[in-house]
Amino acid sequence: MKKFYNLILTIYTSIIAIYAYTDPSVINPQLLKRFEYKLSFKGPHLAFKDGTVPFWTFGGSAIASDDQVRVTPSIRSQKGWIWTKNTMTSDNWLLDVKLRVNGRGRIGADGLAIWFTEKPGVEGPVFGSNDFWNGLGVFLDSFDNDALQNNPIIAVMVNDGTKTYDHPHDGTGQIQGSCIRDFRNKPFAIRLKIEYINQGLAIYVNNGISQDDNAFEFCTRIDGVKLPKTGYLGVSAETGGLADDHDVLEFLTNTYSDKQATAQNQAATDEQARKYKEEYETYERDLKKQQDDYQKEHPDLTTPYNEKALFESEYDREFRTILEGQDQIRLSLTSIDRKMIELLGRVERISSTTGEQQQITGKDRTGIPTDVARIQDINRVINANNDMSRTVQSFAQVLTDLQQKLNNLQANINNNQRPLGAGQQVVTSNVDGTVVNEIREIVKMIKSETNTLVQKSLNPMKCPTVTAANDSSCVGTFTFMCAIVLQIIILIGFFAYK
Ligand SMILES: [Ca+2]
Ligand SMILES: [Ca+2]
Repeated sequence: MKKFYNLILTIYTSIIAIYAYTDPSVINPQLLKRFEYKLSFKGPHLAFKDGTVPFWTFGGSAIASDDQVRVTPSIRSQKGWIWTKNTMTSDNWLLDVKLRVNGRGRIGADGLAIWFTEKPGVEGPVFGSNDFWNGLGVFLDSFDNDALQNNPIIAVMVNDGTKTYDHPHDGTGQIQGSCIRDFRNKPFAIRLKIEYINQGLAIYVNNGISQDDNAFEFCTRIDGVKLPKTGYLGVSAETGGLADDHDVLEFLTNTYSDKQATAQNQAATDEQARKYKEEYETYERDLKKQQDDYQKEHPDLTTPYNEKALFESEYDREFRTILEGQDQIRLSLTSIDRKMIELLGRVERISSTTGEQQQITGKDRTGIPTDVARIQDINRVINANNDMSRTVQSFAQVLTDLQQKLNNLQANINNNQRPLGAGQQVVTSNVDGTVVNEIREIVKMIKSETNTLVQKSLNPMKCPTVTAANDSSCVGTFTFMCAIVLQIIILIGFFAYK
């Protein structure tokens, strides 16, 4: 009895083993699995609103919806295809394709193909795609063209780009592996796992009878399959006189890389980086040594790098600021000096004009109307003129003092510059004698002008004599006052501006 139970257990375990699919990364822990989202599609939201599938391109009769790609509808003589835009570059990979082949007839046609080819396929006679492909074709061939009663069949054909598919004989003699499975009109979607590891190609099928996603049956295995290093993935389908819906619900791609190889690659990269770093450090050391040696051999030629010389100290900066400020003051003084001379000229002109007016108005006192306001205006002008005279006099006094001091300074300079006896140190002054002379000349000139002005100002005021009441040649009191006020405003404005 015990033996019977053991037998039942063994059979059950075997059935489980047959119907279970184990991922290559589980069998070989050295393999690192990676999902390639750019080589995959699945619902929901498989397609964008405009009907395109991200990272894929499709054509012919193919239509993408939210949850599937209908490669062909169940209409006669249809061809459709969908291909990846990106290539797969891995040597080890796994495709997991969930699809449905449904038709109203007991027999369907023609079938569907899953591709991995060097170039993306174009519309052609091999289940909707081109002949002479370079790579792998897995055919779900529904229609029994050669009447050997071996369809529907799942067949594998690897092509190097030279062979043409023998459609009338369902590729008999060309296909490298196959399994007869009825994949049409199943209650659930069927699933294919196409595994390519270490050049070994294996196909497992979940035939859509049970809801168990992992209920896979082994279909076929081919070793030593040489496929292109890089290639495109695609699905195509075709209908003929009979027609099925060929729908792909999921197309999932995973690639595998060897953990050890990856680690070695990483180590190699790290080693390379370390080598570069070492090389750079050696180069830097040699360069420094060469620089030092050169400095030792040529101490006069090489100027040591002086960091301090590149920067300005706080003291230097302040000193420079003071110098710049003084330079600015000197320029301003020169400008004031020029303006003063100009001003003196103007004052002189005004003064002479006033004198003439006074003479003119003094000729005929009887001609002046006895207007009280006008007499007051004239008095005011006379007072202003007297004030101006006093100012000019004090200015002249200042100039005289200045001239006296300059003379003394000149005398001192001349004494200092006189050569002394032998053994005695020559005392030099940093004041240039010619400059002082120039200043003295200018002051002398200003003084003489001021004196003239003083003399003119001291002339007794005479009331003008007017030949005619409305003599336009005589400047009126109001105009004269305006001129004086304007001059004062200009003067104040000028000094305020300075
Ligand atoms: Ca066929
Ligand atoms: Ca056949």
